[in-house]
Parts: sequence; structure tokens; C-alpha cells
Amino acid sequence: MTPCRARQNPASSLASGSPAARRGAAAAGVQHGIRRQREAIHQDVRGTGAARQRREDVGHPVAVEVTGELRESLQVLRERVRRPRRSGEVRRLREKILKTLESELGDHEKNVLNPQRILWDLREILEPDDLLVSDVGAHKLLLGRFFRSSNPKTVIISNGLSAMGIAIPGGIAAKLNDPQRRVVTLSGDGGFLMSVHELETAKREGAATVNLVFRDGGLGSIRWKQEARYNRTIGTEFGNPDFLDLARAFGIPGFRLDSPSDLNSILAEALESKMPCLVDIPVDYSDNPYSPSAK
Ligand SMILES: Cc1ncc(C[n+]2csc(CCOP(=O)(O)OP(=O)(O)O)c2C)c(N)n1
Repeated sequence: MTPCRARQNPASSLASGSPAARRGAAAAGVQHGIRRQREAIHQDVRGTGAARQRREDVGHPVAVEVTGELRESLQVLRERVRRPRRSGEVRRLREKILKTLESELGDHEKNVLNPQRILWDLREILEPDDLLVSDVGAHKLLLGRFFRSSNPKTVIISNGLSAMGIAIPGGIAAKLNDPQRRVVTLSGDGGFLMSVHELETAKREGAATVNLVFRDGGLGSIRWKQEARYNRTIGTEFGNPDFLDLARAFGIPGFRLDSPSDLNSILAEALESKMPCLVDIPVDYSDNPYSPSAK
């Protein structure tokens, strides 16, 4: 096991006479990422030299670099970092962010839904401790912004490696681990089709997950990237099977949102299901909050 070590950035404004890890850890408790300008503790299993690198290379100013096994490092940090206060500043900031996000919600059209609004409304439909597992794509980026999680460990997002296809098997694992908990997965149609066979596993194992699919007939986030960079798209469209027929073929219940007003009733019915089920949701991703031209 790599022993936990800390390296202080000599240029850090947090420098003082106490041991480096203690200084950096205490500082992080005060900062808690409210402002991007504030310095951070950089944790890695190997030394990356982040503390000595220029800020532009790392993405944020680094006060202390902690090197070692994650478990050991987190234990040490937990003892040393002060708990951030849920101060008025944080509450006011949260309210401001939520107000801005709410103003960004679009409207559902007759036959396709506004994904931002679905994710916003999903918060009201799910209990605070239900688990939401996201796949990778435009839906994940929107979920990160518009699904207002309030409790820790209630949203699982595949980030970093960001492998598509994680949502259905991830949901099964979560449900088998805690059968009493309601587990909802969210996939785009591309990632969903990568792991669709796992619906058989879910049924066989009796893992009653609710699997939502945002259907846009393409690789939504790749389209976003192509549009931003080249002003056109190529090779990102594909056809889908009929998802209700597909659910039937797996012997599980399937639902389709034909009208936005059905969202609550269909999700309520799906959440009551004692079997894994599939909810087909036609969406329109044309309102892209990450577009360089978005306000
Ligand atoms: C296994 C894998 N292949 C490719 C990618 C690159 N990739 C990231 S998002 C994406 C498109 C996702 O499309 P879809 O699942 O339909 O979701 P949407 O963006 O439409 O919500 C691709 C190809 C990846 N992250 N993982």
C-alpha cells in the first residue's frame, strides 16, 4: 500500500508553519468549492506534481497534493478537514442557481418532450432516497444540471471513463444490493441498446428497476459536439426498434410517453411495478444549454 503523503504548493497563499497536509485539509474545509478561484487539495494514487504545475494545466489552483491509496488518504483527510458550514452564503447561492436553472426549462411539445423539464419534474416524483443511475450522453449532462439531488448517494453518474451502457447493469447491481430501495435508470437510446440484453438479467434476477430511455434517434451528445465544432452533424443518426415490442420480447412491462401530461401517471405506475420495466420517452435535445451560443 502506498503511504499517504502530502506536498504543499510553495506558491500557495495557504502556506503557514503547520504540517502541509493539515494546512491544505483545513483550507479545503473553508473553501468547499464555492468559488472556482479557490485552491483545492489534489488527490492521486501516484504523485502527479499537480502542486507544482501551473494552474491552467490542472484546471484549478492546487494548495496541496495528497499522494497515496484513496482509502487511507480519505481517512486522514476526514480527521483533518473541518466540516463546511451550510452558511447563508451557500443557501443563497443554491437558491440563485435553482432560479436560473428553472428559467432555462423549455416546454414540452405535443409529441416530443423537453428533457430538462422531465428531469426537473422527476425530482418531484421520486422520493429523496430513491436511487437514480445515469448512463452517458446528453441526458447525463442534463441530469447533472437539472436533477436536484438533495441526499448523498442518491445519484450514480459514470464520469471520467464515462462508459456508455452502465445504467441498466448498474441499476441491477444497486437493486440486488438493496432490494427495498427504488432504483431508476436513465439512458439515451444509444447506450440503452448497448446493454439492452441486461434486461434479461434483470428479469431473471428479479431486479425490479425502472429503466427510462430518452429516445432521440441518435447519439445526442455527439451531435451537440459536432454542431458546436463543425456546424453540422454526420454519422450520429440511427433507427430504433419499437421499444414497447422490445419490452414485450423480454417479457417485461413497457410504457411509452405519448403525451407530456402522462409523465406522472406513467412513472407512478412504473415505480409500482414488481418487475423490471422500460419507459420509452421521446425527447428533443435541440435546446442545448452547453452550446457555445447558449446564454
Ligand atoms: C462505450 C462508449 N462508447 C462511446 C462513448 C462516447 N460517447 C459518449 S456520449 C455518446 C453518445 C450517447 O448517445 P445516447 O446513448 O443515445 O445518449 P444521448 O446523448 O442521446 O442522451 C458517445 C458515443 C462512450 N462514452 N462510451
